[in-house]
Amino acid sequence: MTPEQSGPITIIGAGLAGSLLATLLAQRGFDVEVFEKRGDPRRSGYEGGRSINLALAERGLHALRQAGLAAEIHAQTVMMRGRMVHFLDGHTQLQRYGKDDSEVIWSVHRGRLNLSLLDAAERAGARFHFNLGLDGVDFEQRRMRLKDSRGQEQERDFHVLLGTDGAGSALRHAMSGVTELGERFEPLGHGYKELEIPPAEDGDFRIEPNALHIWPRGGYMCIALPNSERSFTVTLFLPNEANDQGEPHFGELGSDDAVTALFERDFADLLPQVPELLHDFRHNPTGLLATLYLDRWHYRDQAVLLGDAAHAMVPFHGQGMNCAFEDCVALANAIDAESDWGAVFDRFERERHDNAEAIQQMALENYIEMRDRVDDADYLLQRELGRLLAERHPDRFLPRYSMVSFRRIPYAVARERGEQQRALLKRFCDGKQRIEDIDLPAVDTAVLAEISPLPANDD
Ligand code: FAD
Ligand code: E0Q
Repeated sequence: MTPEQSGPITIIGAGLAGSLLATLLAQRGFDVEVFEKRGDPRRSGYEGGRSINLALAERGLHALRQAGLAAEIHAQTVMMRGRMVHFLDGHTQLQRYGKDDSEVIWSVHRGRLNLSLLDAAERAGARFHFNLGLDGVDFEQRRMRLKDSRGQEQERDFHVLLGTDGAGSALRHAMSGVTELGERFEPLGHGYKELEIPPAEDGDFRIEPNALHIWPRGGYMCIALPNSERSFTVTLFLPNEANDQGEPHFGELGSDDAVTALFERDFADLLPQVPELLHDFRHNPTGLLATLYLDRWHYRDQAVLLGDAAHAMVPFHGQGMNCAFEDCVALANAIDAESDWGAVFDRFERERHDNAEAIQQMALENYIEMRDRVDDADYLLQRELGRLLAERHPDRFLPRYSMVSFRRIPYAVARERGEQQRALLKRFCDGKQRIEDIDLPAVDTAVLAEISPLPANDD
């Protein structure tokens, strides 16, 4: 579509996806206006001054490259080579994510990333309205109702609405009033709390900087990602309520003593690194986790949802933002390829819907893998064999984690190939203790017979 064919574009939400999408479309010469419920973070600061960070992987980086922003963002990141697993007895083990330092992920500051994207979008010509949230839509009249931070309402015309207003999307709510989206919301039953490991006295990182730290404890866990200011953001993931495994849960952490006791028992090596544990615990909100599935993401040629608004997922693969960024590129490409909005939305949804469902499912699976299996002998043997097969058959066998994090193979293909590989690994590892006990020539034959060559490149 040309800017003349498209008409003006209204984006709802200036978070990670909205600000990148505004950049991509403004760079193409479209007339882009963005409405954001919260204040301009360049004036008001973000997240109450807290540092929240995210893992950026190849899919997200690729999208930033498309916007010409990869170098600028990359300069703000900290490399994470693998997961550093902290066992209950205090010993640690680095499990590399990739084959070498060309296969790593990056910890990026959410607030600063958002600022860079807002600046880029404005440079490209997008216009922003902060403190103005969508409150309702009249699709017949192509009018929308907005509410400012003092509760004052106003109405405006729109031509087309692109919804990047996150998991609680107001645009989704408005669309569901005029069409059946087939919405299903599945709470995980676990929540999260963010805590901080500040820099050491001498200003250095207190623990290994180039890793994603993880304290897996069966039904729950802590993780920590490094910040470029040499602190770490720790996230405790825990069931919300009591379960039959008798595991700790947020409901029983009402007193300081209960919080301290949990950390003394389960996270003893982490406790001394979080000096403001009790303060952080009381002051930071408990976040909720859920998966949101929709059968449809668009309404006629008038509105479409992207990112968390369309497919919020649990965070355990570190792919929510990466997937949202991939959505933005896919929508921009669909706009390039089609000549009306109805066709753009159809193409976009056809390309992305099943892939979003695939990463939602893999993210759920990764929680169980993370908290429960990274210290399990069967798992480690299968992982070792998987990595060996990836070396022996680089054109066919690629760990699922690598397909998701280091490649841009569609998520649904990564899931499908991951299933085939997992079945093969299980078959050859069952009953075995050591890699030396496995009949490698037989495994090689099976790989050649059962696993098709990987797509040569991702484009
Ligand atoms: P958001 O970032 O939520 O942005 C939505 C924007 O819309 C906000 O600015 C909001 O203020 C605005 N808005 C809301 N309502 C309205 C309205 N009515 N009108 C106008 N504006 C509105 N992803 C990764 O890739 N890697 C990770 O390591 C990772 N870790 C995570 C850890 C946790 C604990 C959680 C919860 C998520 C994590 N994610 C991660 C997922 C990631 O945060 C989301 O997928 C990503 O933020 C989605 O971007 P978005 O733009 O769709 O939504
Ligand atoms: C990553 C990077 C919140 C979060 C973000 C992540 C990851 C995890 C566990 C979590 C998955 C992994 N992971 O280590 O397998 O790779 O982003 Cl909990």
